[in-house]
Amino acid sequence: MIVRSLAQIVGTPAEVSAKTWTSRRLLLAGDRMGFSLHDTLIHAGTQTRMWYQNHLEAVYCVAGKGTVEVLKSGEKIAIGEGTLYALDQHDEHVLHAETEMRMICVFNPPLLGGEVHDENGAYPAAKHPGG
Ligand code: 9YT
Repeated sequence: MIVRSLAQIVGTPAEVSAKTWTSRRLLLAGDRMGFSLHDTLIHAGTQTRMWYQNHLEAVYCVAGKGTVEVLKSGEKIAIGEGTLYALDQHDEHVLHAETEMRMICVFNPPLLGGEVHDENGAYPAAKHPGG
């Protein structure tokens, strides 16, 4: 069994920061679970464009509020504490964070570790089976 606390992640290479977010990666490909699990903070007042072409991601908001904008349809969906969105169509989207948002994110296939978004808002495809 793997037991891990957020405090063990903060300040290590598994805490990854970009301009608009900080992702604390609690489970990664090396844990061989078939997914990665992140506790991610989205900074207040920011907009993040994402398009995970190589991954499926589920995002469960546990604090804060904002809007997810689906670029293909133009739909804007309010996201707050207790709301999940799952990018089952690899949907290109923009997350508008009104306040700081705390998100629990699950990626399939799992991230390897230090990934940050490329120019399209994607993470690179995993290069080995299971992540
Ligand atoms: C909600 C979201 O996808 N934010 C971007 C960061 C990413 N999910 C991560 O690596 O934790």
